[in-house]
Amino acid sequence: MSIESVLHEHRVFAPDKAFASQAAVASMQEYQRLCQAAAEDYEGFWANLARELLIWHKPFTKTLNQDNAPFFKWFEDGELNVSANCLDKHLATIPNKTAIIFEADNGDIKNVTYKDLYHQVCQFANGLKSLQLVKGDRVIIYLPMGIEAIVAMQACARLGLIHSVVFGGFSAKSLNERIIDAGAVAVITSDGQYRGGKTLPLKQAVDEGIAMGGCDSVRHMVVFKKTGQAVAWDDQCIWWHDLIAGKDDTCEPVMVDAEHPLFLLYTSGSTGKPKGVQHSSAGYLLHAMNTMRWTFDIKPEDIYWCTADVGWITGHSYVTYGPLAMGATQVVFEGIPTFPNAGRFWEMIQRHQVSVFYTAPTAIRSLIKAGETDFTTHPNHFDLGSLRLLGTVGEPINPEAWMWYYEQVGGNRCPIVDTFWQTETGGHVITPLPGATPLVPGSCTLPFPGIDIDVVDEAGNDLAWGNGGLLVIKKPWPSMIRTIYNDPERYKSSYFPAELGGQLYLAGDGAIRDTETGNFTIMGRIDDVLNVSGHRLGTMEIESALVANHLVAESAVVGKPHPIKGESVVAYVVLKGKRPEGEEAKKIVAELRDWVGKEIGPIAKPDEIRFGDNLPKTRSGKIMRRLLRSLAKGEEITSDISTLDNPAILDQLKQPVN
Ligand code: 6R9
Repeated sequence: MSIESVLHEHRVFAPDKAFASQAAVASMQEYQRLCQAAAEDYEGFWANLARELLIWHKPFTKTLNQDNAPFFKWFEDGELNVSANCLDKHLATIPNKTAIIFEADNGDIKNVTYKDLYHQVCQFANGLKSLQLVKGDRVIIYLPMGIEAIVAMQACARLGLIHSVVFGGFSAKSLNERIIDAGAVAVITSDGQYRGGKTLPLKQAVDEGIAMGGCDSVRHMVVFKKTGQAVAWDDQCIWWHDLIAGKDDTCEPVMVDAEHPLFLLYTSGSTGKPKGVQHSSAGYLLHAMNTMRWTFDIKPEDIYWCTADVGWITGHSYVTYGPLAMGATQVVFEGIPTFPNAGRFWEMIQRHQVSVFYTAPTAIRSLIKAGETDFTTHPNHFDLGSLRLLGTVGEPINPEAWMWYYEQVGGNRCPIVDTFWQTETGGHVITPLPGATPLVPGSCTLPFPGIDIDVVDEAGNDLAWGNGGLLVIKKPWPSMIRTIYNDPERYKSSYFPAELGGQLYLAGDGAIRDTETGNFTIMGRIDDVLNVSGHRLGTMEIESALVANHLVAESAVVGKPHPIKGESVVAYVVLKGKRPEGEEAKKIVAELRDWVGKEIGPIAKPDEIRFGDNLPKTRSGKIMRRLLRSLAKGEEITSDISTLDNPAILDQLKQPVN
């Protein structure tokens, strides 16, 4: 997205009166009142919310403990159970309300009520208990998107087990690293999964991951029978259905401290190794709930659908925890947006009468394109009258895609909440509130009430609006990352760097605020993290994968703007042997792409690989990434390259293999 286009964006969409009149936050005055309340009594603001929204087994008396900053503690002497806050509390009021409308890849539909879900979670929790899993144990979940994934996560929460969900698109190697880092005691997976009409193996990757070694901590593997395909088996394995057979369908929730880790979720950073982002129980759930209420304006009669997989933070906060804790009815979709055709999302909105819809810009962009070539998949072809609110997340949305979403999907009627947040923030930190905030295409607008977020310069000094700089959060907030699992030092240096004074949370994105409105526009990552189809990928991570191949001597990976994916991955590679050409080059490209698919996962495969005898470096040996980014875009190099050691290789690196 071009920053210019957003800064010169003059279209403003004020909240619709009818929408505002029923909204949780109904005006800009109301929004400002909330921000003011947080500014005047920060701890009181959050404490009131925590008392209002969470059910405590033991009430907290202390709100925020900053003694060991930046390792903050919220509501620390309180006790609760997250699963009881999502399920048990609804038994008396809405037991027969549909919690989940599940639609399978092949279109089969299954409804689960709150009472059903409660019993399924309890029964599975009793199964896990029978494996002697105890509070604090880490459990890896590697399951397809569906009811079982939610049941597994909730069952862990019920027992105080710390889950770490690994997205089904990650490889055996990625699983191996995560199992080792988390010291996982159990893995929950399925034989296979359905995606886009295909049957794919799943357990096999876990087997391969464990076979790579170092996974001695794993004592059990629970396998859900999904596809019925053949799987390898050993003493550690137990079928999900055998584990729950005869087990009681009620299970006392294990009460935990507010700060007890609810989960670890691995995400890419600017170095090679993914970081295990650790979240708390109470503070995390509080923000998931409050953002459901203020950002998504969730109402008892809404049919809510967030298209994210539970393998990502969006699926944690806005599928597994937030909607359930709020007693919402939600659609859970196993498949992909383009199967059996690109009208699937719109057809499902029509079929299930979805009223609140939350998806990613990359999905929107790909569906725009598809709808242009095949009108039967265009939103106009469907009745989307049930929609009342739209949301996006994961990357900046370009104003054109925003307008299409607004007009073609929302029928010029539905506000769009462009929610900026991160794995580390737990929930939305900058977003419009749909009954209050005037919307500007391409801008995520204003801070969520209580989140003290701003733009500073490289020394941590405040910047006046209109100046681009670093996005930082100035005060701790309840749903923030607590640490990087096993690596507290990295937590400190990555998020509270000394250069900024050590007190500011550094988001890792560049941002600028509009001089008049204060609206934020996100300018993209300032570190070596790419955003490909809304998925975070570290360039270093892909580079390490490439150099682990026996053919590769050195590599540098950069992002290149892509019309649908946001960014695509371009890898510059120096082989140990001669620089390949022609057919041989093509063969090696295919081999290396496959290799990265196996090392990290298919989402990380480079879109383009270029070979050189060397990489452009400064005389001190630093790879000139800026230059590589220009080359990837096909730009002429006009900048000063006098510091470049070996200008001749630029010609080689201009050439894609084709
Ligand atoms: C929730 C999620 C976080 C990174 C973040 C930023 C980008 C997310 C955005 C956005 C512009 C938005 N990002 N939402 N950029 N506008 N509305 O995506 O978490 O996977 O950790 O990615 O995604 O670059 O730093 P995560």
